[in-house]
Amino acid sequence: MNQAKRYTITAALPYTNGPVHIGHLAGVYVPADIYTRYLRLKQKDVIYICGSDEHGVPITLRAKKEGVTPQQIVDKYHSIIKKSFEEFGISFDNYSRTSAKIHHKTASTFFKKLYDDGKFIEETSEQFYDKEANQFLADRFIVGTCPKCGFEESYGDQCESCGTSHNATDLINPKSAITGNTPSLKETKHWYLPLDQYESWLREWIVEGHKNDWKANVLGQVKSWLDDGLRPRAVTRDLDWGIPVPVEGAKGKVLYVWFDAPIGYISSTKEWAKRENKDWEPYWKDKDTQLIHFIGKDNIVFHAIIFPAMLKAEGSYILPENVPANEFLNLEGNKISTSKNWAVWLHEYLLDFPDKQDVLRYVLTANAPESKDNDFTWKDFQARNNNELVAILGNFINRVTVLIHKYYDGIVPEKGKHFKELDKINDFRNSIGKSIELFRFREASQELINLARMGNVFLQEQEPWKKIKENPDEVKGIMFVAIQIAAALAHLSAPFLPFTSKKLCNILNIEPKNWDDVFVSETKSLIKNVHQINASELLFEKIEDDAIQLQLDKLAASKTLNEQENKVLVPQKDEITFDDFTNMDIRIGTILEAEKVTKTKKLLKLQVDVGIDTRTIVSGIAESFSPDAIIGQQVSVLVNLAPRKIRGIESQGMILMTETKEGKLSFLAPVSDTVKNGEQVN
Ligand code: B3M
Ligand code: ZN
Repeated sequence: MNQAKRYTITAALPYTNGPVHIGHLAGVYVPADIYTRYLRLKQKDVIYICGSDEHGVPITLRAKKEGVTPQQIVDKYHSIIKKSFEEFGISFDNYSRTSAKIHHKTASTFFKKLYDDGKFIEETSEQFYDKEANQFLADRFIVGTCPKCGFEESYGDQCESCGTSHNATDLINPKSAITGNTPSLKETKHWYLPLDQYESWLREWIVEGHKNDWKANVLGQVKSWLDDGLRPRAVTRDLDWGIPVPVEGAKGKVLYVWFDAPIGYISSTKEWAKRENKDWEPYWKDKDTQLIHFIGKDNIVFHAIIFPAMLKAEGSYILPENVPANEFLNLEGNKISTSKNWAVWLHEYLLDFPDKQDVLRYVLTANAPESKDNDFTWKDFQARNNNELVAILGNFINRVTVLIHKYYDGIVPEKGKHFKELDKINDFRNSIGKSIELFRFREASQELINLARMGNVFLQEQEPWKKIKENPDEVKGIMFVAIQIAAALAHLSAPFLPFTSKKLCNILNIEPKNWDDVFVSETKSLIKNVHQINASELLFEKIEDDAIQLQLDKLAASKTLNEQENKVLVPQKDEITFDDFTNMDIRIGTILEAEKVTKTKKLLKLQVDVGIDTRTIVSGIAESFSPDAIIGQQVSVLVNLAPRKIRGIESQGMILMTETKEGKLSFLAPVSDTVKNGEQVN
């Protein structure tokens, strides 16, 4: 680990348009928390900074949907999010919110400085406008086809499918997210950060300067943007929710949410410093500080390109040392979605599994989407708990503490022979630390389990329970080693499993240690002999099938609800004239005969009495109806459709049906039984 004087660790500010889910946790908050906890154990000067992102279109859209004010939305979700983070053991040094006064002030001052220094371009241009909603359509207020990848539901500022960030006017076939209307264009003035002017500097700083230490997924995205060429980005919006643009002639305009939100890291640091009676500036301005942004992959452009350009333009700030972005976590094979309620919500998890924070922290780390998208499944959650936490880690600790109580009344025996496992403790400490420093948290978590695995293998090989009668002295030496491994697990699990680490320290009756003090040698141990441990207690408990089924049922319920809500209706067809309609001769008829058309799956050959005659009609309804069941059924028939041959049979008309999205058919039949064959439908 290079020797920085201090560290400023930030985690992406969650939008307060909904609660936090496992995707957020796995992508950002858990890895950043592990990293920070590790640095604290390394006795570094470190702060972990976050807060709620309370501006932007997602908030106003949510408010519209729930029929309340944006302020009510942010208040509601800010408190849910903050509380759930605390209960989950995310150890922020400060959790602020962008509606805080200090933030409005900091962001305004930042903008004003860039404005006064002539860092912006002021430009009047045509922007999308929704006449019905009477407002400009920025960012998520507009949806259309991504010019880069063709995804049809790209937002105005960013495509969630390919990650590209663009200007709203680049979208193909844009539609208002408020009314669904095709927007018109209207002139408006905005301020732009000329990113093109920073392009070669960015290339040098990132592509050259960080080619060896930034993650491949981050470098890949950055290169692709730079290769596409950067363009000036508007940093203001015509909206009524946000931080007012602090210059003359900007009435009704606010700062773009992605301009103000990253400044939120700075304001949150200021808030922390004030409370702690510290100076905030070194954390943002001293060259010996490492600034590290933990984010999800959809935030890369903002943290690797736009925010650094802003910091550079301002002039007095340091730049991020690293931007470890994760890919996405899916849930049971589908993309996590707040609007579709396809998620595991943290606050609900904490209600369903109180005291199981570490299980989720562990599963999300062991399966973190570090280099590619990953899938969270409840079965895997159960398996990792039962097969790894319970069967390996918990089991080892339980064996050791139970035996120490059984053989020695809980008093640690004296050291015997020096086993190689003792030296391995140091290797594990090093390898786990190294993996964390390289942002390889999955690997680190597996090394931790491997340490417990080593403990189990050691006991299995040494079989103290067999030797205790004949060779009690040898067993003392074995159990001394075993309890050192247990103590190492108590200390080295602290960044990942803070609740378990604490519990284990209590069981072993030891104090937490700094990372580098987890060191064992011929003469140095983690627990001394004659030390008394406390009563043995289970660290983890098995998770049974019914608890998992409950979660799966919950997801199934949201899927059903979505299907009902999302029945997408085909848009209305082009207008026709009255004559077009009256040209169609639709009559009521009765099916007299029905048989399957051989060698087809879908077709039935019908004889239908349509009043004027009885005719043959071939209809694609065989998958929905058996021939016998529809004899006598009244139907509507388009009788003047030009006859056509289907599978060699001349079909003289068409039966009218309704069809669901899933392909289920129903007849369009008169509800009254007095309607006679041949009567016309007008
Ligand atoms: N509010 C997170 C998101 O895209 C966004 C992060 C801001 S970090 C400055 O959900
Ligand atoms: Zn795209």
